Amino acid sequence: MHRRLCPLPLCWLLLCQLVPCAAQQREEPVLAPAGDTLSASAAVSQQAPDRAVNLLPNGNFEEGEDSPSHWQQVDGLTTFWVRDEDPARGKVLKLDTDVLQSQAYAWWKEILAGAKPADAPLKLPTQEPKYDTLAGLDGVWYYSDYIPIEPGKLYWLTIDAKGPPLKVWLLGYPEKPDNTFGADQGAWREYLEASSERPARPQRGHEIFIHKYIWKGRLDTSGSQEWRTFSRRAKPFAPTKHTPKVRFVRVLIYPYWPPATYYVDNVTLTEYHPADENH
Ligand SMILES: [Ca+2]
Repeated sequence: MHRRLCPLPLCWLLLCQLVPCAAQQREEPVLAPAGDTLSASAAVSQQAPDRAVNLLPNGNFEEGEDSPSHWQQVDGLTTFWVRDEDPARGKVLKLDTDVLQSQAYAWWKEILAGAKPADAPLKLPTQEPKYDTLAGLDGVWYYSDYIPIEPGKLYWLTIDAKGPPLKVWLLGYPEKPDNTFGADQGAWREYLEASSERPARPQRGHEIFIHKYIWKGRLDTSGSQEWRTFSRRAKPFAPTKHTPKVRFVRVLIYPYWPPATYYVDNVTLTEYHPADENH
């Protein structure tokens, strides 16, 4: 195992790993999710103005060849592009955190080298208490492409989810971020560096692993065995309020504990106009 973090509650340690507490980073207050019921989600759709355009391409995961367009490559072991049992929903993203970290790291190395998700190995059995799985360590990370945003504007993130609770991050960058598979995953990149046949240059790791985002906001979903729509309606995201240099954002879907299967669909990022609330 590459990195052993203490077991439950893993969340904050993992988040510190994923989102280091650099001085220039500012975290928005974490709020309880809004719209976490079917009735609330219905209200969302009824009140969303016609001019609301999804800034996130392929948020419904319908486009792509072997992986959703405009999103990270799925790997066929921890992330999957599947057809939902409801034909109306079409294709969705499936994430599995009940995978041994050692197997995932080895396969991710192959994916980075160009392997296809269809050639992924069968998942190895995992054993209780499963602290050596991605659920107990890295979590499963899945990034959108970067999206340009405009200074001073507010944004509303909405997502359909099924399965245990998961976290969705909106990360803000002053420059276009590196979309290379796993580029922002420190532990994974350290593994790659350590397993490389080439000797690592001194300090290279530190150069690589500095996270490039300067702002982050979070949306939590609550567990549900049925599809539900979640949004952080009570407080839209304001990427440039305290960090005016933010020009791009990425959505990061990030499930970890418990070891389980999670489903995501219809991720939307729209400009938020307070006046629309009155219509
Ligand atoms: Ca879909």
